[in-house]
Amino acid sequence: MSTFPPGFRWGAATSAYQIEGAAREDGRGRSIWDTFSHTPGKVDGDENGDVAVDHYHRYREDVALMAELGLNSYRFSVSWPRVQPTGRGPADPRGLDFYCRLVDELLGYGIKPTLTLYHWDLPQDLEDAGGWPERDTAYRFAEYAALVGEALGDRVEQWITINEPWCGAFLGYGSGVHAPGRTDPVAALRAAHHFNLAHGLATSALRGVLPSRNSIAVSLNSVTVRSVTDSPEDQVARRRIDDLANGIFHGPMLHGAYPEHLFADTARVTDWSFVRDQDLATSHQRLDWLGLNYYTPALVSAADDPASVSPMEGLGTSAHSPWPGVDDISFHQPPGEQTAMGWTVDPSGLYDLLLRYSREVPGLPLYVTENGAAYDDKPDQDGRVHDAERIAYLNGHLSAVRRAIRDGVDVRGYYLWSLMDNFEWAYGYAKRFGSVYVDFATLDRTPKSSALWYGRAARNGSLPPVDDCV
Ligand code: GCO
Repeated sequence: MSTFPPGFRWGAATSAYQIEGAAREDGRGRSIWDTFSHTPGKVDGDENGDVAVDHYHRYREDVALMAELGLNSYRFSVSWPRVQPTGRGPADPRGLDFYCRLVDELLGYGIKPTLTLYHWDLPQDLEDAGGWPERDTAYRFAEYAALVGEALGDRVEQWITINEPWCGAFLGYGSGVHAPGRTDPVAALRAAHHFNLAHGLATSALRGVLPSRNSIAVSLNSVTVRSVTDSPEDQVARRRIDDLANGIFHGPMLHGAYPEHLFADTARVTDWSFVRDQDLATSHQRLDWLGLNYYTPALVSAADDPASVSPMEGLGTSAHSPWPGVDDISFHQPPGEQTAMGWTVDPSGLYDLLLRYSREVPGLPLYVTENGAAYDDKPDQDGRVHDAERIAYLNGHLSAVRRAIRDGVDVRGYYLWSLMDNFEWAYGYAKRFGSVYVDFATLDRTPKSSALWYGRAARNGSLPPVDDCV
């Protein structure tokens, strides 16, 4: 008997810079990730996405693999500098054409495409003009959104404006571990605001060009923030990090307001005078669903010592905190097993998140648009990759999704991060998140046991025993 609702989307997710390669082909412009990864010392091993896993040339093989596994949806992102090499002006038809071919290939197998417009690869020319801390970037993004909407709106139903603006703003402009590598807390908060504005402007631009059956959403890296104790001080620390991790985006996009205490909490950094009168109304557009990306919870406490390095997603190491105005909160490693990223495995954090947003925005369908884990996968003598730990991770988190559905939450789909091993940002190729193993020397693809297990789940609509494919 099927234990997930009929029509549930069983997908996998990727992003353009992490998989495409072909960095200089067909007129593609440079993005901030090209510049950053080619700056010595920014990425482990000084690696870059010039070739990545060459998906640009191997997309047919990759789509065939998804079909063979049994996935019914695929979430990918469009590279802005392929469509608009300088971030302005008319679309380069060669860039759009790649995505048209990809989408046609998916549809040919009955795989539903879910398209993300922005997964961190800002055209370098726009960064040179000030990047996300500049208001104009939000307007450029809306123009780009309309160009892609016009080209693909007839074939792609599900649209996501921006992926994880927290990382774009706070890792890109605060701690500097992501492109463009700036370390300026004011720039980070300005960027956050302009992401909110860009999301709103792009959503209304898309509404103008997409057929009405299409749906629009955003994917936020929503963090379940917990405190070490229930003391009033720890509760305040929890609330402050929750505001900076979640409320700073969910607030404007879902409710048209910043969290009540955010401006006071960050008053030492900025007076927020860059927020204009209509901005919050613009950011607050009707959405058709909400995408939540979840990997691990955060655990905080009030502390007199400066904020320690957080084990949170993608943080990397930097002398600069990604949290603007926070120097009196400590981050702790939550108890439990850890993945190869050092992130604690805790499916209850995903359950809590789904419950939270089902209450906060009643009636809005939810999708888990990313969830997964890195492990040190290695092929055995026969060339097979038995990733039992990843199966356990997926089983735990999909069980949390199923429990949330049973408890009344309207979860419509789940996208495993990631379809295949790829360029893991500042970690280069050192961290493997894929359910498909990629030999980075030959670029050969081999489904790991987890891909077979997940494919079986997708085909049956229920979770197989964890030892089924090992
Ligand atoms: C994310 C990103 C992915 C990362 C993944 C693992 O949205 O954080 O979408 O690009 O690779 O999260 O760090």
